[in-house]
Amino acid sequence: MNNETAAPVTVIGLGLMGQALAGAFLKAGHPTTVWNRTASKADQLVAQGALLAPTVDAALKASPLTIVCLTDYQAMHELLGASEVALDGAMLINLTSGDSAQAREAAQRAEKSGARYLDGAIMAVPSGIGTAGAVILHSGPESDFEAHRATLEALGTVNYLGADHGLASLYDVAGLAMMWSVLNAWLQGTAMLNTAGVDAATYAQFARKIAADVAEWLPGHAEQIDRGSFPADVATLETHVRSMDHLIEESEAVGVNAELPKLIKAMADRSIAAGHGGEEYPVLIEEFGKPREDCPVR
Ligand code: FVH
Repeated sequence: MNNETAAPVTVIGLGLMGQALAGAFLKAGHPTTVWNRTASKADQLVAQGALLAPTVDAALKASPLTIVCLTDYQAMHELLGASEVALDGAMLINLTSGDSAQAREAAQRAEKSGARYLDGAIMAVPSGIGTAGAVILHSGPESDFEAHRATLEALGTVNYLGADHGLASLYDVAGLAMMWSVLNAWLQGTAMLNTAGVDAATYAQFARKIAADVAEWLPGHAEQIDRGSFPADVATLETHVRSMDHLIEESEAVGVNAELPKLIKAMADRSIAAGHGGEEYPVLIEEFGKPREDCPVR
């Protein structure tokens, strides 16, 4: 893409991620304006052709689209809420991490100030930005997303999730739940096998196959959840719980932490107590849908 067709874009926040975002826009030929609280972080980008705006207000006015990527939403509100900043007419896409309530509140505040607002979440690390592997989620008005899709595609693979501004953050934290659960499950197994002299690299090869196999079950389990019906045609929840006992007993016998196995079994036991012992594993969605005050692990 050359400069004539590439739309100008502004990036506010030049931390590790912000610098990667601005660098990707420059590489894709977008005239890029940047601003950062610590101006020296713009030096390399200016050397690559970025324009350093003297103020946040000037940065917003320099382009039809402004990407915000700061530590948190509080930082964004401090910055954009300053009296000398006029948001009227700005198009903001906020790629700062946060939760869905923060995203919806930020959208209300932006729109009250006359700006248009899309929320977003980056499912990548800085080094991945600008490659197809960098998935970036967006939620808010579809017309705004489509109007700037071409510019956003300089960052990676962009996905539009829906009009609810909270969706990108919800998907982001749900994705983090998957990430940490898979990593913690692998660490549990690694700790157990370490006691038998099996190193992490050896078990990782086995664990990768298990993770891939379980991932294949998700569409069928999702169908049961969406239908609200969990006929057991693979294994009943009671069968799973008997093996959960084995996992707890084994963890304790080899002397490793059994908190995670006990939490897994505690939820399954509650579902069985509610009468779901003869149903397929995804019936547990009902337990995940209930907030619990008496969390077994503080
Ligand atoms: N880094 C990553 O791999 C992850 C990938 C997934 C998405 N996250 C989120 O991206 C946001 C920024 O992350 P970051 O890694 O760039 O964070 P830092 O390097 O710490 O840079 C923070 C920038 O925010 C500026 N800043 C902080 N507070 C204020 C404030 N009150 N006023 C103005 N700017 C502020 C900070 O400025 P400075 O310290 O350089 O002056 C940086 O530009 C984040 O939500 C991740 O969760 C990244």
